[in-house]
Amino acid sequence: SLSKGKIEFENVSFSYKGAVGDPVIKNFSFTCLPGQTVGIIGSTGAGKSSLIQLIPRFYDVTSGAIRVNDIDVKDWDVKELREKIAVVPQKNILFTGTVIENIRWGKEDATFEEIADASKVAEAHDFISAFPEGYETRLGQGGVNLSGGQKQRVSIARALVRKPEILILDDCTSAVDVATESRIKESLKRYAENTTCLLIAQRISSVMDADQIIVLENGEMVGYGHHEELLKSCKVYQEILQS
Ligand code: M5T
Repeated sequence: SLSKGKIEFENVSFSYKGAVGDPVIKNFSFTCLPGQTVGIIGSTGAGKSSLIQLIPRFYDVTSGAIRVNDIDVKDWDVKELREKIAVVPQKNILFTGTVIENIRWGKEDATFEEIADASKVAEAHDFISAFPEGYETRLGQGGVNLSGGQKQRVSIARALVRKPEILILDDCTSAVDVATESRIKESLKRYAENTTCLLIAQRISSVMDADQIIVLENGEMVGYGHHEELLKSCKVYQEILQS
């Protein structure tokens, strides 16, 4: 359908329960069209993670509305909603078990081919294959300890194997070098061509080729556009570039 993967924020404000002071997200409106890649950038504490957690309803908006595929998230069956959305969180969420168990988590019927394909896109296939036991390698206790960047790539493979309509990467390539990150993004374009991608990042290079970039500061959108536009018009964006 035409609205598959569409996300709309309408005058969304959000405060964590019991929090005093200013809301974490303030009167935020935005439409992300199906298949678009949208970068979200802003300094630490700007509200980027809080913002994206509202989409799969990990938290509910305080006021305003969020619609996924033209339907208010409050009217979705939460399980169905979450099946459409894959979030790769900032913090590594791998468990003690084999690599393949970790990637298959959330999509138990994934075939080996699907798992290997997703891992290739996430630039994880080569290092996994280099282990003597390959995808059967145990992670964590009594097994292999992956580097921070390797863990992030396995987490991305886990999200991709689910073939979500909406893919949210929350600063999950921070420990991956720029060249590898750039290859992942290139492969993603093909693999997730019709997938809506939200890409939270700290560095400009991570979002500069996105269709649209949101600049967030203190819970407010202070810039919106593509890289060239923001370079000219958005002071906060220029500052991030120089930092
Ligand atoms: C925005 C507060 C946080 C900050 C603001 C996740 C979380 C955040 N906060 C809470 O009170 N409780 C929570 O569970 O909300 O934080 P954020 O959304 O994490 O911002 P960010 O993603 O832009 O920051 P970073 O550092 O991940 O780039 O006041 O205390």
